[in-house]
Amino acid sequence: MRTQVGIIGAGPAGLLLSHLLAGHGIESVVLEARDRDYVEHRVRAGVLEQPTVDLLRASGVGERLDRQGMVHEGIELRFDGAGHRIDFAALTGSTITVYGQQEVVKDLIAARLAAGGTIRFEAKATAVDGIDGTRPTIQFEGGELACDVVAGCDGFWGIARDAVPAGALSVYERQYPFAWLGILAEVPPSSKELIYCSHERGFALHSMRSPQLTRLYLQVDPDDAVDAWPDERIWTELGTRLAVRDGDWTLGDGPIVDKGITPMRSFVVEPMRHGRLFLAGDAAHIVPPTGAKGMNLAVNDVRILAEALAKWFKEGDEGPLDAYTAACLGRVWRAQHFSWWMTSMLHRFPEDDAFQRRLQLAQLAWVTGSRAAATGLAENYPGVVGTRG
Ligand code: RFL
Ligand code: PHB
Repeated sequence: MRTQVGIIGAGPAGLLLSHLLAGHGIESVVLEARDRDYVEHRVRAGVLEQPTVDLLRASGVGERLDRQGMVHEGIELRFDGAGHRIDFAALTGSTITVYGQQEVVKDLIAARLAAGGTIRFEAKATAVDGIDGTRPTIQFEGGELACDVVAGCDGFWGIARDAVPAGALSVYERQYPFAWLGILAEVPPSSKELIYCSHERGFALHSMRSPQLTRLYLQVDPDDAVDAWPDERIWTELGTRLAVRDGDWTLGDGPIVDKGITPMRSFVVEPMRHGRLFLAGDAAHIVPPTGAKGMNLAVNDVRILAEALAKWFKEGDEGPLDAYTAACLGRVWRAQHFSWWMTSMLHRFPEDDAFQRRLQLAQLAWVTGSRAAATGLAENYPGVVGTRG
C-alpha cells in the first residue's frame, strides 16, 4: 500500500489531519490499532476551545457540533463550601463548547469515509522505518504502508516516538501523586456550568455531556483500582466534596454507565519532528486534564502540520515544515503551565500541610475575588492567549 501521508492513530489528531489534508487534495491513510466501535465510544475530553470549534466548523465537520454542543460562558470554582463564578464572556469575551471527544471522533470518521478516505481499523502499527530518507514505511499488523511522510498521531503510548534515534529527542516530564476517577452517569447535570472543586479530601469536577448525561471526576490515589470504587462510594465522596455550606445545592445521581481511572502527567518531547516523521497531539505532549487542554492542543498541532504539508507538497517549500516544532511549542508550553497551575491550585498533594492548604485557599480567594486574577484564568482556559501557533 502506498500514500502521501501515512497517519498512525485514529484519535482526534490523526483523523483531523487526514480530513484537513483531504481539503488540500493530499492523500493519506490512517492506521488504527483498535476497532471503530472502540474509538467511537472511548470517553475522554469534553471541552472545546473557541479556536477548535472554529476550525471544525470551517473544515465542514461542525454541523452536529453546532446542534448538540453546549456553549458555556463561564465555570464555577468551588472551595470552602461556596461557589464562585469565573465569567469568561464578561472578562475576555470568550466561551467554551462542551461536546464529547468521542463525538468529534465520530463526526471525523463519518466525514472521512463519506469522502472516500481510508481508515484501517484493527491495523496496529508495529514499526516505522526510513524516516531519515525520502521513502519512509510503516509496518502494521496486516501489511506495509509506504509514504512520503509519517504522522505519529498515536497518543502517549504509541510507537511513532520510539522511531526517533535515541538522543535526538529531549523529554520534559512531571508525574503527579494522584489520578482521576471519571464516571459518566445517566442523570441530568446538577449545574448549568462546570464546577471545579477544591476540598480537604481532594479535587472533584462536575461536567456534562448532554442535558441527560453528567460527567464527574474525583481525585483518587494513583494506585487505586476501579474495584476500590463501587458506585455507592463514588456518590458519597462526590456528595461530600461538592457540598455547599448553605446546603442550597444537591448533586443528582443515576446509573453509572462508564467508569475509569487516569493517571496524571505533564510531558513534552522536543523537537516534534525527526526527518520525515512528525509527532502530533498526545504522541508529543500530555497535560493533566485539569486545564481541559489536551484535545485542543492536538487539534492545533494538526492545523499547523496540515498547512505546512500543503506548502511542501504543492510548492516544494519546506520552510513551514522546518518551523513546525517552533510553531506548536509556544502554545504547548503555555498550556503546560496553565494545566500545572490549575492542577496545583485545586488538588491535595500528599505532602501538603495546613500551611500549604491555607496558601491554596488564599490563591483561590484571589483568583475568584480579583478581576485581574480572574482575567488571567479567563484568558487561558477558553484559549484566548497564545492560541495561534
Ligand atoms: P489519542 O486520542 O490517544 O489517539 C491516539 C490513537 O492512536 C491509536 N494507537 C495506535 N494506532 C495504530 N498503531 C499503534 N501502534 C497505535 N498506538 C496507539 C490509539 O488507539 C488511539 O486511537 O491521541 P490524540 O489524537 O493525540 O488526542 C489527544 C486527546 O485524546 C487527549 O489529549 C485528550 O483526551 C485529553 N483530555 C482532555 N483534553 C481536552 O482538550 N479537554 C478536556 O476536557 C480533556 N479531558 C482528557 C480529558 C483526557 C482524559 N483521559 C482519559 C486521558 C479527561 C480525561 C479523563
Ligand atoms: C470533561 O468533561 O470530561 C472534562 C471537563 C473539564 C476538564 C476535564 C474533563 O478539565
